Amino acid sequence: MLHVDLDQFLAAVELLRHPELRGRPIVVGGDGDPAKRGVVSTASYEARAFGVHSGLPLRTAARRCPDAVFLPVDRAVYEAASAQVMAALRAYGPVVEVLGWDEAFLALDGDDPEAAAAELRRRVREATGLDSSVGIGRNKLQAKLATGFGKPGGVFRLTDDNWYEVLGDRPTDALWGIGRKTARRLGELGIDTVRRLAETDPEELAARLGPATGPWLVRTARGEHAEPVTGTPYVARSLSREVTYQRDLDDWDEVRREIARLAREVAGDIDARRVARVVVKVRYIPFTTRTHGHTLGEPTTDRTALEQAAVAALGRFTARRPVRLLGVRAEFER
Ligand code: TTP
Ligand code: MG
Repeated sequence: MLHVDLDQFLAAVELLRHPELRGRPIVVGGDGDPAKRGVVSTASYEARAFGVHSGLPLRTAARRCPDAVFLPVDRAVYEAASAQVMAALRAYGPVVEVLGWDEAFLALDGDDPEAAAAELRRRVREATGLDSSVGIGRNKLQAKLATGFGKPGGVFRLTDDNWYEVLGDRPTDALWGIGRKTARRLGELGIDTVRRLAETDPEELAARLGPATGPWLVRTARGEHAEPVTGTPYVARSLSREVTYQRDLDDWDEVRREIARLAREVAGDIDARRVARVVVKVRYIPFTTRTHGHTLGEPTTDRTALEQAAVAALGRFTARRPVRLLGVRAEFER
């Protein structure tokens, strides 16, 4: 299995049309004005050297890297680049699974995956001018994690032979699919490394974290992953809208109206797909982000039901502090 991921994707696309900026720190985010509120979507590697990364407020990015060039997000251009990349991958491999707009899995036959990876990188570069990194693994989990060790511009193979050597001592959220929240819960059980998680009895973890989740976590820590690469077209699992407000929202009636409005917008975007759960994101001043969800009694496409679910999720926020960002995400039924 191969996993391909573009290097500094948005920044790289911007460099194609602004070649004079090559070598300079570049930050893509918001409307490109670091004096306004907004967050970094992508920092070029030059900017990352100053501690600028995705999700950082633009203002903080400007403080850490005063010489950076700030550019606005231009989604249509990135989507066009993404489509070109995926077309180049499909021309090479029979089964391509698009995982996001700058990454995909390929299942290949053959006994020289490094040569295949190098060829893929070459083709993506030839078709689009963009650099990528490639991970190789026995399964999608290994390949996806391997890519990070190949960055930038390289190839890395992660197998059963080097799995623990590379990942054993790392925190559990180094694993694909394990986020900060789960890592914290595992930490409370004394499980703080990949190796510790791999050595945990799946039954014991099932009792603590649930019959599906517990054993899945242990399998993941052991580098096991059974899902095949599927060539079915990419279908987003969720759809969201969020807004960074240029002034603080401190009236929570207004917050509720904004959440209802965002929920109606999301409902207008879902294209007849049924939604199972609605999640609300709130970023308080100065920059604390919290999410709460509401699961619908029955999956639905109904606009009013989605709006009510979003307001119900908002009801789970106890702190009525001033807000700088709101988001609503609809998660589709599986
Ligand atoms: P990544 O592949 O995570 O990042 P990257 O391509 O910029 O850098 P790397 O070389 O480390 O792969 O994400 C791909 C794109 O998704 C990224 O260019 C911008 C977008 N993105 C966001 O908009 N917000 C985020 O928080 C993240 C992580 C990514
Ligand atoms: Mg990338």
